[in-house]
Amino acid sequence: MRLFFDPRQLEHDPGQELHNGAWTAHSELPGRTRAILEAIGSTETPQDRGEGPLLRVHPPSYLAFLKTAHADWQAAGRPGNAIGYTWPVARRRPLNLSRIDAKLGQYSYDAATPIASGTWSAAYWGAQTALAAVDASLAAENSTFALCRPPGHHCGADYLGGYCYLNNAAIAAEAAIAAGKRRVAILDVDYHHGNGTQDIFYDRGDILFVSIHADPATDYPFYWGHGDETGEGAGEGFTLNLPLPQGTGLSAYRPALATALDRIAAFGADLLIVSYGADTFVGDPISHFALETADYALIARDIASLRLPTVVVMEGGYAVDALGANVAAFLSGF
Ligand code: Q9C
Ligand code: ZN
Repeated sequence: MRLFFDPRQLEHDPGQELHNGAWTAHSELPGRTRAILEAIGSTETPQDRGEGPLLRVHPPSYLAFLKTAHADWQAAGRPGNAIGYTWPVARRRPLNLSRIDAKLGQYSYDAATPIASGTWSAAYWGAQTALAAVDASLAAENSTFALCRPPGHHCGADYLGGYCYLNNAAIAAEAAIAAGKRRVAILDVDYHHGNGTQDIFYDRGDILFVSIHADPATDYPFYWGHGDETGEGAGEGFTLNLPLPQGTGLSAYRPALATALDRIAAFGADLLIVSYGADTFVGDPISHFALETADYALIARDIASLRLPTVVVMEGGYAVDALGANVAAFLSGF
């Protein structure tokens, strides 16, 4: 299995997040990636495929915002990292906003996702990592791992959130379509619903989105990931959400996985992209499922039984001491 990673992804260090009314140490640390690297051994550095593949998902205005947000924040005399304080819930529309605070609200949906000095570079190279993995999977018709950081699945076409800035899985899916693949399936097995990925492909019939996650009735991101969200227009029936209660362990997880895999098999995908989060681990500090390290090998083997070329894209997972072993166990299934 070829493994891809770019060291520039370590330059992102969000520091703090606003959570439950207080500044707390940010969970999405560079040390997560170092722990994974230690467990999986050497990786390949992606080539630079430029901004073109990112622009298949994200509009130029959003990329322009991301690139300069931290510098704009500093130019406004602000301390720390860029974060919003007001959000356009009603009738959000394209506006040529100049104030950094206005732009932060326009292009984000939470206060958990600060923009630091290294954020753009890290996110850019994380996306390049996903693109290198797709190309390798398509060329050899086998499975690859994109060690993306920061994660991507909460980020929509033109908004950041949930520790995510560029949607690596969506960028990978669009690259596969651009390379001539007709149908791409995305299976999201992070603890949290992949609301950004769902939103990007909600009206698409050629990109199936299937997600197993904590019930949004109790867990972030609350507003999306409910079972009655099934897609719209040409995408009606091409979104499948399988929410599970807090406390879920392997015995309840596996039947949901079987349902997800049946849907993917019926879809007839040419390529599978797995948004993999290890925050379903029993010891995860911000999540509430009960999967064990060894369970990840079984889950991955179930997924691999689809016999599809598969790109595993790294999403969440915050139990840093167990993260390397959890990722290695998952990859062993391929
Ligand atoms: N107490 C990913 O796993 N805050 N993002 C949750 C829980 C946001 C997680 C707070 C969690 C985002 C990629
Ligand atoms: Zn997550």
